[in-house]
This record gives sequence, C-alpha cells and structure tokens, in this order.
Amino acid sequence: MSTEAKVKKAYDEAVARYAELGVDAAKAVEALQQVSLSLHCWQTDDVSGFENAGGQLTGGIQATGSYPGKARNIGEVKSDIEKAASLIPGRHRVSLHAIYGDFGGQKVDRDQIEPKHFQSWIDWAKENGLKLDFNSTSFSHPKSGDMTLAHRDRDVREFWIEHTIRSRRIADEMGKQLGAKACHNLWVHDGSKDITVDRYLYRSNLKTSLDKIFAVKLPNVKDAVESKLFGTGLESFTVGSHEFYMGYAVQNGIMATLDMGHFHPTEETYDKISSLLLYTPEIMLHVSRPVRWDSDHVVILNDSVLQLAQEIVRADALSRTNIGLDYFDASINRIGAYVIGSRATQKALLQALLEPIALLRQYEANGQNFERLALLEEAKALSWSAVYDYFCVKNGALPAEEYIKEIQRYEKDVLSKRS
Ligand code: RNT
Ligand code: ZN
Repeated sequence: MSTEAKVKKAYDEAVARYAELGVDAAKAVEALQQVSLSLHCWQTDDVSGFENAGGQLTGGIQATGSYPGKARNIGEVKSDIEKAASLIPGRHRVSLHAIYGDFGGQKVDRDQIEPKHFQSWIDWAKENGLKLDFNSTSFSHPKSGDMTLAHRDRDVREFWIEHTIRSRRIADEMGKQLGAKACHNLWVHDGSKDITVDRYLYRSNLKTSLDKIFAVKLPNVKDAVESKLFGTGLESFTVGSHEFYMGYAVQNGIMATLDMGHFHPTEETYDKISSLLLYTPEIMLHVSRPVRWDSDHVVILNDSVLQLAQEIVRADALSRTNIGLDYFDASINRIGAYVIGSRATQKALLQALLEPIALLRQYEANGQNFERLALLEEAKALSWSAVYDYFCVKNGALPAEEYIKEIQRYEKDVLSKRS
C-alpha cells in the first residue's frame, strides 16, 4: 500500500472513532488549514542578523551550541526557511527582525532603517506565498547597554524611539504590499543586574517612549508588546514586566505578547489567554520551551503547548490569536529545529480542535466531574496523529517521521557545504 493510501485508511478510521464522540475530524482539519504560524527567521542563524558580521548577541538572550550549517547571508536564510516551510503543512508567515535588513554591505544604523531595506524580503514573501511580521531590534548594538527605551538619557531614548517607529513603518509597508496586516512585536531587554531604587522612573520612561512610538498610526500593522521576567545579566529588574505591558496593552487596545519562556519557571501561559482576550482585541504568542530558564529550546509537543492550544480553541479565539515561534537552538540541525517546533505546535492545535468539547462541556455543566476527567484522559489517546498525517499529505508535506530523511538530505547537500 502506498503511503498516501495507508494515511487515508488510518484517517478514515480516526474520523469514525471521533464521530462516536461527536467530533467532526474533517472540520478540525479545515480549521487547522486556516492557522498560519509565524516562523521566526532568527532560528536560521542564532539571532546574528546581517548588520555587522560576527557581532555579539547581547540583551540578556543567548543561543547556545555550534552545530555546523548556520545561515551566513540573506540568501541562505531564505533557502533554509523555504526548506523548512516545505516540510510544515499549511500556509505560513515569516517573522523578521530589524537586523535582517538587506543593507547591501552598507552600514545602516538602527535609526536609519527604511522599508527599502526590506523590499527584497517582501518580494521573496510574495513569490513564496508567505506573509511577513516584524520586530524592532534593541539588542546587539553599541547603544543597547542595559537600557534602551527606558534609559535615563533622553538622547538614548530618542534613538530607540526613532528605531522603533521606523520598524513599525517597515511592518506597515509589509502589510500593505502583502495584503495582510503585519504584526509588529516590540521587546526590549531593559533591566538591571542588581537592585535598582528607581523602578518607577524607568517604567515611566518606558511608558512615555511607547506613547511616542504608538502615536504614529499605521493601518497595516497589528502592534504587540512582549514582557519578560528577566534576562541573563539583568536578573534583578526588568522594566517591561508582565504587569507593565499588560496594563499598557489594555489601556491602548494593542496586543500583549505571551512568550512561554517569560514567566516564573512553574507559571503556565495557558491560563492567561481567557483573561487577556476579555480586555484586548487580539493576542500574540511566542511559542517556546524554557528549560529551567528562558533557554529557548526547540518547541516540542509537551503539556504547556497542548494546554495553550486547548485554551485558544476552547475560547474560540483562533482568529484572535497570532501564533509566532520563538526559539534559537544552535546545537542541532537548525532547519530540523524549525520543523519539529512548528509541527509540534500544529499537533497541539489539532488535538485541541479534535477535543470532544461538547460532551466535556455537558459533563461540566451537569457537575459530572468524574466523567469530565475520564473523557479528558481518554481523549489523550485518540488517533489525532492519523489526522495530522492526513493533514500533511493533503498539503503535500511528508507525514510522520518521513521528514527526517529530507532534513538529512538538505544537511548533506546544502548545510555541510557552508564553512
Ligand atoms: C527575548 C524575547 C524576544 C526574542 C526575539 C529574538 O527574550 O523572547 O522575543 O527572543 O525577539
Ligand atoms: Zn519572545
């Protein structure tokens, strides 16, 4: 039997089994088809970018590992993302950082970036049926230090305000040309290593900077602000904490970005979804896997990701949720890392879409808590993977573990030739 036929047979059996529980598996497949993931370009090159070759990654984040094959130029980033996208079923987006501009070998400082530096990315996205998202870059720059938008010095703040407004304008151009609003995510590392006695000052500086940044109205941008617990070397204080940005997002009707690695180690992100969605129109996610700290390990299908997906689906909020990935593991094949994390996120969403929710809700409403728990347990073992394989084949992507050999081939033919 061909792979396609095997996959179809398993899918048909799964459809019948799900139907017994009142679940329409074909509808779940359709819903998953509508979900675009935003692939983070920085997994290809360990967050280096192309502003100044060999520049040090700063801002309290770190990519560890030195697996060969890192992308060395924009062409390689593009081909790596194309390869990854071919193994991730569905239509997706790519998230760029300001340091990934096509600067043509020129020194273009952060307060000088323009849409023209990203035109080749926009053209490429168009050719490949991708949409784009954007991020201002506050780290890895001589003016980064410990503070940027919250700095005591007005000139430093003004520099970063200018950078961020320009970044949003670039996002606007992307959204306009590609016919789909671009998410602009703002994350700054501002904080301090040791005790600070001027928390209020820094936070009010950040708020004032943000007010200036967002005073510029851009029709093709969806704005998001990303909080964090701490950065390495900046352990005692983070200006942009969760409370800070949650307040800001709610007050200004923009999105809060929830990065799964940005909370206390045992604090889960999923429980925040149904609260935030009552106060802001949309949310943005950075799907990540913190191991002991915000380590940015490759996303896998773990409870945290599954619970997150369940909460989004149960709140009927897929259309209000912008799902970006955010990790940078330099210790394994980087394209493989993309594929593992993206497929894990899709598998979580699919499991959530296949949940026998009507029956579960009925149990809950009736106070049948044993029945609810039992069905939740049984649902874990239903054949969602047969449905996922079908989704892959339907989209022309290799099912199950078959993508491993394709990544191996790319490593042999392409990555191993990069020194
Ligand atoms: C850092 C944030 C941020 C970055 C990217 C590169 O802790 O998670 O989202 O990872 O902007
Ligand atoms: Zn993040």
